This record gives sequence, C-alpha cells and structure tokens, in this order.
Amino acid sequence: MTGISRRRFLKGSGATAGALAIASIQPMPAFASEPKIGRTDGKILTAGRMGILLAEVKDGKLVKTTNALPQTVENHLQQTGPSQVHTRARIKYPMVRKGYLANPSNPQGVRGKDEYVRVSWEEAYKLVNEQHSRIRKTYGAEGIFAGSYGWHSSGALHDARTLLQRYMGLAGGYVGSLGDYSTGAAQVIMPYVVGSIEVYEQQTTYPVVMEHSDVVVLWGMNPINTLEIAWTAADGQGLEFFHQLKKSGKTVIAIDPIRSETIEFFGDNAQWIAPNPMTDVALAMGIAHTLVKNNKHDVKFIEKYTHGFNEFNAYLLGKTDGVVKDSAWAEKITGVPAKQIEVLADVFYKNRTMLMAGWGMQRQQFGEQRHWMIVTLAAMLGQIGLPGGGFGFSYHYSNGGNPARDAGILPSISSSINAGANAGGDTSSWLNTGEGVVNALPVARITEALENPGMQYQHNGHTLTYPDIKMVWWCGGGNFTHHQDTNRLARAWQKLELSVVSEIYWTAAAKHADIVLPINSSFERNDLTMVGDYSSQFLSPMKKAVESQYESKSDFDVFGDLSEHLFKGGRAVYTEGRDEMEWLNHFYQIAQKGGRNSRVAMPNFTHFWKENQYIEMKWNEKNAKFVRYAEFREDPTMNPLGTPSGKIEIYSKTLASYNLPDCPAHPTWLEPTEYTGSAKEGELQLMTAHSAYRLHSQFNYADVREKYAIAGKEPILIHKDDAAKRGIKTGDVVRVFNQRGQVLAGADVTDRIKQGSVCIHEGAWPDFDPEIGICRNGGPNVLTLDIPASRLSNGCAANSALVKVEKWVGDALETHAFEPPKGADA
Ligand SMILES: Nc1nc2c(c(=O)[nH]1)N[C@H]1C(S)=C(S)[C@@H](COP(=O)(O)OP(=O)(O)OC[C@H]3O[C@@H](n4cnc5c(=O)[nH]c(N)nc54)[C@H](O)[C@@H]3O)O[C@H]1N2
Ligand SMILES: Nc1nc2c(c(=O)[nH]1)N[C@H]1C(S)=C(S)[C@@H](COP(=O)(O)OP(=O)(O)OC[C@H]3O[C@@H](n4cnc5c(=O)[nH]c(N)nc54)[C@H](O)[C@@H]3O)O[C@H]1N2
Ligand SMILES: [Mo]
Repeated sequence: MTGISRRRFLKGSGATAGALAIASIQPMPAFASEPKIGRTDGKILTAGRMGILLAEVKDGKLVKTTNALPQTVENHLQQTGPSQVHTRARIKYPMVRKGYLANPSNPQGVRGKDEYVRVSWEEAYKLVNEQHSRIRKTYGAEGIFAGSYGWHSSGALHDARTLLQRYMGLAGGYVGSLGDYSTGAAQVIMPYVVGSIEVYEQQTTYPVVMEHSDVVVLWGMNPINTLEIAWTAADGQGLEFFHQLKKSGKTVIAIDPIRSETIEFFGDNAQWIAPNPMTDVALAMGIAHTLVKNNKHDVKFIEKYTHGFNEFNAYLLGKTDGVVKDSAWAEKITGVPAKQIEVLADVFYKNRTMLMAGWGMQRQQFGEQRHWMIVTLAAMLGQIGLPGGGFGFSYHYSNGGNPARDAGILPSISSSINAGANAGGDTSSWLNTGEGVVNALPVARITEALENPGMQYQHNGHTLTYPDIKMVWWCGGGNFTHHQDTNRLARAWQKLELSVVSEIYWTAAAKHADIVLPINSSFERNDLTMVGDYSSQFLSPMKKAVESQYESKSDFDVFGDLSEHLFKGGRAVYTEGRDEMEWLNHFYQIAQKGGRNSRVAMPNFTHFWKENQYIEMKWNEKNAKFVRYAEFREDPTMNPLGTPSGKIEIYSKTLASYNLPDCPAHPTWLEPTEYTGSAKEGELQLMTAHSAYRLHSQFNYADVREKYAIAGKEPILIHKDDAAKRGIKTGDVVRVFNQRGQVLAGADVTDRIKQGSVCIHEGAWPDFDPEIGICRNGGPNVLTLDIPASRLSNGCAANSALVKVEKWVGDALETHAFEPPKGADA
C-alpha cells in the first residue's frame, strides 16, 4: 500500500457496483446527461470539498458563497468563501524564519518562537533550491520527508500534496507516508476480516436502506456534521438521506457518548445510548453474549460465511480467560444498563438491522477492535448481504450510500511525470528523475520517526525501519494541528535542518517552519472536480472568482518554478508543457471519452467552461439497488472474500502468526491505558470529535467562529455534574491539562455529554503563550496521546486521553492564533 492515496482507494472501489434488490429514494434527481442550465445570475460557479458553490464578487472581492444545489439540511461550511480569501490570517509574501536566514546551513533560533523576514519569490526559490540540494546530496532521498498528509483543497490539478511529490520525484525521491489519520486502524484490520478496506467503499445504497431496513444504528457516527464535506466535493445526498430517514418512522438508535448534532437533529425520532468512550467492544460483546445465551445467533450464517467463530465464542463465554462477557460485565465497563444491552440484542435480532458506524471510535488505542467486533456482531445477526442488513462503515462520509452514476470521470494530476517527458536538460548528480518513494512511514508515527532514526518497528506484519529525516516539506496539511501531543512534536521538530511549508494561512505549522511559501486559495485559480466520491454524480468547474491575493501563487506554479531551478528546462518537464487551462482541457477530454463509453454525452470543453454550469451524470437503476456482500451471500464459493479462508474472519490465523499483544487473533476487549475506567480522582476523558463549523483546522479563523467560540476560545463540552464539582459555569475560561500540556478553553456546561467525559473538537489552532507555554485557543492535540492504535496499524489514537479541568484564575490570555507572527504582521 506504499504511498497509496485516499483518492486511489476511492477510484478502485467507488466505481464498482453490483446489483440486487429494489428501491429508489424520493428526491433523487432523474436522468441527466446534458449540462443543467440552472440560473447562475452572473454568479461564478465553483466548488470545494463542501459542494458546488455560487460565488458573488464585488469590486474584486469575494463577498458571498452559497450552495448551488437545492438542499434541506444546512451546511455551515459553504458560507466560508469570503473568509477564506480575505482574512488577516493569510500569508501575504514568501517569508523566512530569522534564525534560519542568519545561517541556513546551521539554523539558529527556536522554531515556533522566532520572528520572520520577508523575502522575494526569487530569493525564496534560491534558498529552497540550495538547501534542498545540499541536504539531498548529503543524506539522500531518505533524509527528505514529503509524506505531507492533509486535506488541502480539492481539484484535479491543484492537488497540493501530489504536486509536492511530483516535484520531489523529479528531484530524486523522498520519504512518503502510509495510511491516514481518518481510518488508520480500521483500514488496516478490515482486509484481514473481510478482504477489503471497507471504510472507503460504496455502501448498500441509501435507497435500499430506505426501503428495507427496519432498524438503523448510528454507532459512533455524526453524519449531520461529517457529511458536510467529501474528498472530491460533497454531492449532498447523504444529508438528504438522513433527513428522509428522520421522517421515515424507522427505529433509529444512536450510540455515542455525546448527544451529537445528528442525535439532536433526529430529536424524538432516535434513541440515544451513551456508553463511556472507548468501551464499544464491551458493549458489542454484551449484545453478542446475549444472542448466544438465548440461542439467537445465526448458526447457519456463521457456519457458511464465517471462519473461526468457535475461538471467539469460547472467549465470549469466558472459557479462555475466565471472564464471561455478558451484559452485566458490559454494563460495568460501558455504563450502559445490562437491561438496555439485552433489549438491543432483541431488537437487532428481530428486525432487519443496518449497523452503520463512524470512525471516531477507531481513532483510539486498540482502535482495530471496534470495527472488527461490529462486523462480528453483524455476522452473528446473519443479515450481511441482505438488502438493508449487515454493517456499513462509510454512510457518514462522502455520501457513501449515494449510488454510483454512469459517468465520465476526471483523472487528476499524478505524482509521477509521464514517461517520455523526463528528458530534462542538465541532470546534475543528485537528480534521479522518477525515483519516487524511497521509504514510507505510517502517517501518524512522524514524531516517533523524528525521535528514533534507524529504529525498527512493526507495521502490518512487517518489520520496517525509520529513516533519518533532515528535511520536511508540508504542502496542504496542518500537521501542527492534526498531530497528537503537539509539545512533543514541537520538540522533535527542532532536530530538522530544514522545514518548508506551503500554506495559505499562518497556521501553527507555518509558524514552525523555516521557509514559508504563500499559496493562493481555491477561489483564486481554475480547476475541475467530480462531485460525489462514490456517486460521481456531477462534474463541476471550480472557477476562479478573484485574483491571487498579495503575492500568493498556486502550488502548481510554485513547483513549476522550483523545477526550473532544479535544472534548465525543468518547468517544461514538470508541467509536461501544459498551463492551467490546458491541463483542465486535457482532464476533461479524458472524462468525456470515458463518458462516451458509458453512453454519457458531455459537451466539448470550451462550451462547458463558458456555460458556467455543472454536468449531472446518468442515474443507473442497477447501481441504485447495490447491496454490499449480496454476491458473496448468494454464492460464497464463486464469490469468496479476499481473506485466506474466503470468508469473514472472526479469528485470523495471519494475525495469530504476528503475535501482537495489542492486536490479538480475534476481537478482544483490551483495557486502554487512558480512559474513564483508568481515570484517577478528578480525571476526565477527552474526546475530540469533528466540528460542524470547520473542516479540521480549516476555517477556524473564519467569521463562522463567532457562532461557537466561548469566551473567545474553543469550547469544551463538560457534563453539568462534572462542572458543578469544579465550580465551573457556561462561559467560564477553564484550564484543561495533563502531563503533556495545557490549554485554555471556554466552558459549555451541558447534559449533552456522558458524565466523566469532555469534548474539545479537533482542529482548534494551537496558540502557545510565549511566557507560560499554555495554548490560548484550546487546541486539543496539546493534550492527546501520541501512541499507535496498535503495532498492527500504527493508526493514530487521538481519542484516548485523560485530562483535568479547572476554572482558570490567571490573567485573561487572549487568543492570537489567527494573527501573523512577528515580522509578518505588516
Ligand atoms: N485530536 C484529534 N486529532 C485529529 C483528528 C481527531 O479526530 N482528533 N482527526 C484526524 C483526521 S481524521 C484528519 S483527516 C486530520 C486532518 O488534518 P489536516 O488534513 O492536516 O487538516 P486541515 O485543517 O484540513 O489542513 C489542511 C491545510 O491545508 C491548507 N490548504 C488548503 N488548500 C491548500 C492548497 O491549495 N495548497 C496548500 N499548500 N495548502 C492548502 C489549509 O490552509 C490547511 O492548513 O486530523 C487528524 N487529527
Ligand atoms: N464538518 C466536518 N465534516 C467532516 C470533517 C470535519 O472536520 N468537519 N472531517 C472529515 C474527515 S477527514 C473524517 S476522517 C470524518 C470523520 O468522521 P468520524 O471519525 O466518524 O467523526 P468524529 O466526529 O471523530 O466521530 C463521530 C462520532 O463518534 C463519537 N465517538 C467518539 N469516540 C467514541 C467512542 O469511543 N464510542 C462511540 N460510540 N462513539 C464515539 C463522537 O462523539 C462523534 O459524534 O469526517 C469528515 N467530515
Ligand atoms: Mo480524516
């Protein structure tokens, strides 16, 4: 899986769709292969991860962005356009850290504390090129990390990380990254269990669920928030589905320590069950035990379609460890009453039940066990492969239940340059074109890698070695916001000889970089995108609305220029001789050709671009009826799963052979290091769910922050009884701390969260006070634990931390997170 991107996962899976069953959901638009000529009233049609947008421009300023598609459920992110372009947080010019500029080959000063000096683009390019080449010559490609994980803007051409890697490949190779933060644990365990990654795949469709499911379980899943975006652009059908589900009268059960926006949205139409965080395996085992005890597990299904149930069952019944995992046992761990657990078993058994699960619960220590146990429970219910039954792990993400259309699909810029286009001019000794990835590390082990060059570690059954990284380039990610244990990361960062950041805004990552390159936002350049990761429902232009602000440029232009610095003629090699619009034309023509093969007519590019319209792809009745695992269920011999047994593996011999204590051979309740069950006096468990008002750290600076900030800080949800014990009221500034760090947050005292837990949403920008080092904005990763989920996946374990909370009695420390650093404030 080296270097495989989410996009490639999607491409490989989203397009394939089988068939069975019947149905159609109410507002699904009908056939349309012609461009939709809706009214744009002089507005500019563009798009972003949050959907197709209409942009309004006045006097060269972006003043408004709104959804271009009809919608019933509000998407808070669609209005952020003007803030994205016009904000004080923008990086205006190329900047270099003062202590770095003083002596680039032996940098002075402390990253994160230094001031910045403005330089010209030419000076910046020259400096980057000199130091990059020095480091490459000295340490080789193994010394240069360009894994650069992140949710940069979408678009077929302006794909930040890919453009960086394309440049690094041309320069002679780089260290890449494996997996992602999103589903680090689940995407690695699932192939052992069901033979595919599951988390980024077309689900049994929304229409089929609408027609056939009686009970829908939202297990640790908050789709009303998380469906606001998609990796390409959101098609909006998921929010519409949940809106329909609410009105459908079906039984909806939500299992979440937080009464999330989704649960509030369902109101009386859903039942909320609140386990302690990190205890879902125990909860599912309590249900599974109840099924076995009452002889309600589907023995026939288990026999025919699964492997290793007996080993698991012996463990469930306590035969292997003396602990019976019954509902009473589960109650003690989860805080969910045993009676309720038994009712769940009964309800699931009697009804066509779809177990939908989100991902927050696998972003935890031993995260692999959660989804494995849910698959096991679904197997015991025997409904996998039936319309509306079984499990689904992407209903809350990128509209995973929206049926795949017959479509012309856009390709995108590649990290490797076309064979034949490599004929460069002067290839100096360290240029080794197309070498690509020379090593790769699990994306969330970056700090560990910096701390331990040469260390061997286990990953997915292999022994790997950390490279000795001397230079890091981040392009399109917020690593100082997204990575766990920020203070530890900041310490490890000091060992680098060079850190470069290509960014639009003065993020914490930019404020820790030596060289900072100002990039334009997606509203300042032209691009194209598919809309709907699985559905390919639309193809939309992403039109430039305003000129590039200040001296910012696109990543494409920056790496084109830098390639010319690598060697004469480098730009032409990097760009393959195409400019922005020529690339878009090229991509479009490939989509058009693909469309023709699927009998989808698309206008020619010039016409399409001039029309200021999106194209809606053709509804496919067969795809609309797709039922996941239907073919396997129909004939498991002819359609086996990609596991060693060809069946669902409840016990895995392969995992047994790895002999990992943190990921045993069948789903297991493993007690976490930091969770409610291990909390000492006064400690609370920190959850870090995704926000309704941000895409991670993006838009934290935007106007919409006024809707949620409390006392000028990121809010912390705290249960009223926990707050009362500490004398905390809504609106108070509180100090949240543990041995790793401390942050100030604004108290939101509530009954919307399970007692014993608190939540600060991920993505709040770290903002360290220079005197006392406290984060003034409430960045939760200052507090989180930087350990691997297990040595199987090395996924991040962001939702596994204990903290203490107290009323802040110190000076009011204002947030400066969104201000440029010293030297860049002019
Ligand atoms: N505690 C905790 N931590 C978490 C999580 C959690 O649940 N809890 N979730 C994790 C998950 S699932 C994820 S995916 C990560 C997300 O982590 P990231 O993907 O790193 O987060 P973003 O804030 O989306 O960062 C994208 C950055 O790219 C910049 N950008 C946008 N467009 C462009 C462009 O065109 N060019 C360039 N050069 N830059 C651009 C934006 O300004 C922004 O700073 O966070 C992880 N971290
Ligand atoms: N608006 C918005 N949408 C987004 C994103 C965003 O930042 N903002 N990020 C996108 C990305 S990259 C990703 S990976 C996905 C993330 O999608 P998810 O990972 O599913 O999102 P989270 O908010 O982390 O978690 C979902 C729910 O799980 C609950 N939860 C947390 N821990 C536990 C637990 O131990 N047990 C149970 N039962 N529930 C638990 C949380 O309270 C939350 O309500 O969302 C995507 N969509
Ligand atoms: Mo993610």
